[in-house]
Amino acid sequence: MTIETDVFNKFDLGTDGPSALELMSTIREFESRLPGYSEAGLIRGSTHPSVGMEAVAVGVSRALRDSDSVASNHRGHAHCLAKGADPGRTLAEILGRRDGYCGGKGGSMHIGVKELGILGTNGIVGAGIGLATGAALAAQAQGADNVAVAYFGDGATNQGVLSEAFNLAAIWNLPVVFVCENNHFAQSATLEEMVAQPDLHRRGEAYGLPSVDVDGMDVEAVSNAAAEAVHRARSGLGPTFIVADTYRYLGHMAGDTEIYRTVDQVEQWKGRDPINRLAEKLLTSNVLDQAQLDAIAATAVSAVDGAESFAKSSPYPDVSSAFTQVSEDIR
Ligand SMILES: Cc1ncc(C[n+]2csc(CCOP(=O)(O)OP(=O)(O)O)c2C)c(N)n1
Ligand SMILES: [Mg+2]
Repeated sequence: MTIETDVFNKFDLGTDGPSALELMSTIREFESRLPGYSEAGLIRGSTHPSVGMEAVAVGVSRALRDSDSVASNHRGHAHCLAKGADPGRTLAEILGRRDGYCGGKGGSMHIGVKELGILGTNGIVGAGIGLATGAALAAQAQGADNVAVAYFGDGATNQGVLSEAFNLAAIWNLPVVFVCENNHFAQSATLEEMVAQPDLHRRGEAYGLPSVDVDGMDVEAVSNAAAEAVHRARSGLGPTFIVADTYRYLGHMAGDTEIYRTVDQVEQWKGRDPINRLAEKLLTSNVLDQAQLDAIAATAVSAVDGAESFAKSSPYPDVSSAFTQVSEDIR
């Protein structure tokens, strides 16, 4: 459905296209290196790359300010990077190093950046839904025009908190945007195995939320849907549910044997690749030439090279830091 609102800031290929391509390319490069770090023993515990899903975080974040909040999930590095987190400090956190955003004590699934409104990546499936709704309630109570975003997967839609949060957001008209990254799997379970009604936007409609489906492999489409939803929330018109159709190219986490899907299926989705699609559009619209596209790709590699050497050279946290940033001093 189309949401009735005033004018909102639409994606402009000429202005927004090159920066969206840069950001998606950096995130792609960043996330693609994670399995290698795991194999090299540089990452303790699991980490979940979002290669293929870049258009969602980048499209949504374009509509956000630093003062807006995002509550992320276990597959959350892209949400942080798109919101403005520094790749070096983000990677340092993932590698458990002192210069990470949480001093290296959080890791991949506990990256919080207060000054950027990043409430945290989160290992509890569905938890961010409640946190973003709470942040939206706080913004409303404070009379601030800040918006909160919850990112969660298709699997998380089956957590009970979704029902509570959708209902409260609707009846209290909260400035929250619920973004479901429907990548069609929760670990090895397909969406069709998990739910009898796979049109997930209908879940939002049942609670009275304006709900939209968007092509999550098209940054322009995500960006426009998010801009409209954020505009609604900021204007006091309440919550929106966005379901972004997307796909992860890599396994659920390092070591996933991926026996639940075919190579053909992965290749088919790669045919809709958000980076290639935007690059092609920028080229055919004469916004950028091939040399400029190549330069963007090279810049992404060197940005992540820089992040990697920063993170690897950062020391591990000192044992004495175990009792800091634990409770009251994080407020
Ligand atoms: C409450 C809870 N239950 C189960 C898990 C184990 N788990 C981790 S990720 C995951 C799948 C989540 O799927 P989805 O929400 O679709 O996100 P995706 O991994 O596809 O991005 C599960 C079941 C968990 N971390 N938390
Ligand atoms: Mg999923």
